[in-house]
This record gives sequence, structure tokens and C-alpha cells, in this order.
Amino acid sequence: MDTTGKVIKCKAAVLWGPHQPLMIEEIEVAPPKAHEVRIKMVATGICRSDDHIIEGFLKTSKYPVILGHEGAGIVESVGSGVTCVKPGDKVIPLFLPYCGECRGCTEPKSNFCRKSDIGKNTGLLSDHTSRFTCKGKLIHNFICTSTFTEYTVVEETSVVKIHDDAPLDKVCLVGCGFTTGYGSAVNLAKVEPGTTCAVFGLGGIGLSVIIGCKVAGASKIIAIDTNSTKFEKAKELGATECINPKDYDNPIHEVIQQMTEGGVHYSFECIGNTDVMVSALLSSHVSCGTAVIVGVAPSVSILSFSPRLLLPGRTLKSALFGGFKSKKCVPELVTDLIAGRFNVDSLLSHKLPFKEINKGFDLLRKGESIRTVLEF
Ligand code: CND
Ligand code: ZN
Ligand code: ZN
Repeated sequence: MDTTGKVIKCKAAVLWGPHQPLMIEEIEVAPPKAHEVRIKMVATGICRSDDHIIEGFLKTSKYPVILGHEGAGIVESVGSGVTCVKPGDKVIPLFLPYCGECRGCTEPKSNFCRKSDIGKNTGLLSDHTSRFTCKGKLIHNFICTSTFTEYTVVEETSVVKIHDDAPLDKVCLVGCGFTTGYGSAVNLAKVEPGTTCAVFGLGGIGLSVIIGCKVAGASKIIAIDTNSTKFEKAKELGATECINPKDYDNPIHEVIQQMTEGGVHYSFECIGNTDVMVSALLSSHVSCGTAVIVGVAPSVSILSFSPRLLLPGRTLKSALFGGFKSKKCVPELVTDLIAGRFNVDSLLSHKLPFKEINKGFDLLRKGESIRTVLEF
């Protein structure tokens, strides 16, 4: 049945308010307006950022909301004026849009498009409305994507066509986890051959940083986590040493300084914990080290350290989505994955049917999963 131009009724996971389980509800998804695209989701991954909203750490969303920002699907229909994709195309929604015109898009060193809802927190599309309703109520959109639904509507600046042969249950990880971590190493830090790296937090993001450090030719990759069950995968992906801060009496940055003659060239915080961000900074070499903040800290938190830590020459940096311009890098990384240049299989720890989404979040909270991919 042709659904073009019609309202679609489908199932979605609605978060009605913080600290609540996601509710599988029947929702209505309006047809795409001009320059919008309606997507039938095929697979979506669970990232810690979604959980931060459920737990109320991040105030980046309005409730009720449909979360999810790491997914892949097939275009169902397009609004007028859309030329970048057509019905039937395999696509990845982009939580970091690319309009190609704003300062963030045109500056070579930036990837933060003005169309991003991160920081604005409207929970709406550009025309200040949403395409989702449930039980007569408006349901908000989440950072231009909302992938925890059988159908979503995004703007053309927030979607990109990928290779026809892409396995959507795997390449959905290119929508956030893999690209954010990998890009933080190769594109943001620009890790060079022979350098030393420390990666704090071995979830989907941290393990992808390790993949990037290895591809870049780092000679030493120290993986740090308070959950030692994460070490096996970290080693498999390229970590040369794995350490658990709980096994040491002295602070972990001192341990890392001792292991690396004064500190690593590159350290990465992939947790979202401000204390660990300072540890990562202290673990980087005092005059040639770079600390990269990848994790997202709670909205109300403040990072506090002496500016003297930077004075001798340390660098502190951060970016969303590995600093990559989303529309350009996503199709390239998907093609690289199909060609076997990377492998995301070890990031994909669990697969569940979409309706078991709450079980997927439980696995993440218990530290048992890396990435759970939900299939529709
Ligand atoms: P996930 O929760 O899977 O991994 C975090 C890891 O950190 C786990 O293995 C924990 O055991 C470990 N950990 C927790 N506390 C400590 C500690 N004190 N010391 C050492 N290890 C610890 O999370 P994820 O990999 O999905 O996401 C990681 C962060 O990245 C998170 O903050 C998320 O919000 C953020 C992120 C950033 C971006 C971006 O664009 N920059 C995009 N998506 C997510
Ligand atoms: Zn994410
Ligand atoms: Zn832009």
C-alpha cells in the first residue's frame, strides 16, 4: 500500500518523562513537509547519550520525546524540494546535521552546523513543529533524528544516502558510536604513528577510539575502565595494556605517567565524568600531550582544573561526532566498512527486537553490553 502523503500509524518508544521506562506506543507520523524525508527505520543502536536523557543527567530534551540518534533505514517518501535521497534509498540519519551553508559547515575545521538542536534543545524541527503525535499530544524530536520508532521524519540536512549493499544492522553504528570514537582519534586528535594513547571508558565510543588509534599507528594504547570485563574486547581491537583504577592505590594519572615516561601523547575521555576528564588531562604529557573530551557530562556540571595544567603546552579539545562533517564522512565510512577496511562486529554485542528496547538499556546500565542493536 502506498503511504506517500498519508499519516502513518506505527510503533515507537516514547519517553514521557525522566526516570521512566520507555513505553512502546502507537504513534502517528505525519508526511514529510518540504525539504523533509520520512524514513522506515530498519536498525537502531543504543548509545549512552540516550540513557543520559532517560536518567535526567542531560537536559537536552523536551518531554515527551522519541529518543535514538544512531540508526539506519530506508526512505519511505520525501517532501517537495528534496534531491539528496529518493524513496527506496538506504540512509543514515545524522544527529549532527550538515546544511553546507552556515559558518560551521563552511569552515574546514568545524563540523557544528547551525541547524543542530544540541544546545538549543527545542525538540522540534526547523519550522518549530514535530511530525509525531501520540494520544493527541505532540511528541518531541530528539537531536534532529529520533530513531526509536518504526518511522521517523528528518530534514534533508539530517540524512545521507549510503551504499545499496550496506548491511543496515551493522552500519547503523556509523550513525554515532563508531564514527564518534574513530573520528576522535584519527580526525580530531590526529594520532600519529609511534605515539602513545590512553582511552578512558571502553563502551562503544571508547572501543572505537581504540580502533582509530590502532589504524593511526599508535605504538602504545592504554585502555582504562572500572569494569575489567571490558578488557578482552579492548585487547582484541588493539589495546596494548588494560588497567582498572580500582586495582591501584595511587591516582590513575600517576600510574599512566609512570607507564609512559611522563604521560601519553593523546588521552581520550569516553565516559562523561568530569573527574575522569581531569584525570585524562593529567595523564597527557605536560608539554606535548593532548586530552580529548568525547564523553558528554551532565548538563549542570562544571569542569574545574588549574590553568597551570595547560601553561606548559598541553592541549584540551572536544568535538561532536569525531569532528567529522557528517554528510561527507558517513557514506565514506560505510563504503570502507563494506570493503572490510574496518570491522564493527565486536562493538555489536547484542541484537534485540525493537519492542525489547528497555532490556537493551538494562544491559547497558549493568555494563553487560557494548552496543545493543534493535531490529524493527
Ligand atoms: P558506555 O556506558 O557504553 O561506556 C562507558 C564506559 O565507561 C563503561 O565501560 C564504564 O564501565 C566505564 N566507566 C564508567 N565510569 C568510569 C570511571 N570512573 N573510570 C573508568 N571507566 C569508567 O558509553 P558509550 O560508549 O555509549 O558513550 C560514552 C560517552 O560518550 C557518553 O558520555 C556518551 O554520552 C558520549 C557520547 C558522545 C558523543 C559525541 O558526539 N561526542 C556521541 N555519543 C555519545
Ligand atoms: Zn551517541
Ligand atoms: Zn550548516
